[in-house]
Amino acid sequence: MSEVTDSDIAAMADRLVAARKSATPTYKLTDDFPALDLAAAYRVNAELRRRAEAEGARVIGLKMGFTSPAKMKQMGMDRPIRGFLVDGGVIPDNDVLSMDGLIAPKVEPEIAFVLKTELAGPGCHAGAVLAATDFVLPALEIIDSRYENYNFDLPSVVADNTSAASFVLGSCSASPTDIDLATLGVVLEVNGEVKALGAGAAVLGDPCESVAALANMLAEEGETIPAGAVVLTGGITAAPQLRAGDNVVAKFQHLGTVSLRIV
Ligand code: OOG
Ligand code: MG
Repeated sequence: MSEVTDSDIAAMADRLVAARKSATPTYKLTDDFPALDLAAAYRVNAELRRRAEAEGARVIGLKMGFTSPAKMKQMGMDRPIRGFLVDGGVIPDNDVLSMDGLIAPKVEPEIAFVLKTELAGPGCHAGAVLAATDFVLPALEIIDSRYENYNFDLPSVVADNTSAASFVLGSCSASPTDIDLATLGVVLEVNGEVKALGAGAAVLGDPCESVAALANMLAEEGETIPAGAVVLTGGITAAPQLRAGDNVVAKFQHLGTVSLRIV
């Protein structure tokens, strides 16, 4: 049996919820709970999801993090992690996001998948992902760690739902069988200045591999990616910090642009 008890899990979830709701950062959970390993961190993550759903949130998708060398290097992490996305996190394209209620947001350009059929592991592969995908969309993810200065380790960031806050989906869709997602280029601009650029191959060689990896990770818990889910495959580039007044535009080859203004 794990050293981490159910009451520890609840206490950790309490701390993360309080940090998010008060927009006041906390310190990483492993400082107080050194026994928190990845398995226990996913229990905290599941508890946050259970609480969100109990408060009426709808889980509309899932996300992968640390799938590109740029993100792994920026945050000092060495492997992909997963989290969940709720309806309240959706920001329309070209809309505004208020800094009120956020701690220290950053933005990441990502490729999103929308599934038409359920996807299950183990043994999920890129071909199964292509067969299950309805379309892909360009996306911006807004992350906002509940830890001061993004000072976390892998279990702590998993417990914190992989820093998930909000996301924007563009409206220009494509079938992943019609375009080459590996060579698809993306340019991230903040206030008209190019902050980062990359291509889909930064994400595990091809963003399809990120979706397959997600299905395979979920299979370990006996879970699947449901039909209709949106999947954020992970930041292609490092994530710049955002400030009030920033204008963010991500330009995607074949998929148009996605924009957001911070106020
Ligand atoms: C964790 C979130 C990682 C991504 O796309 O790599 C993530 C963080 O960097 O705080 O969403
Ligand atoms: Mg992300």
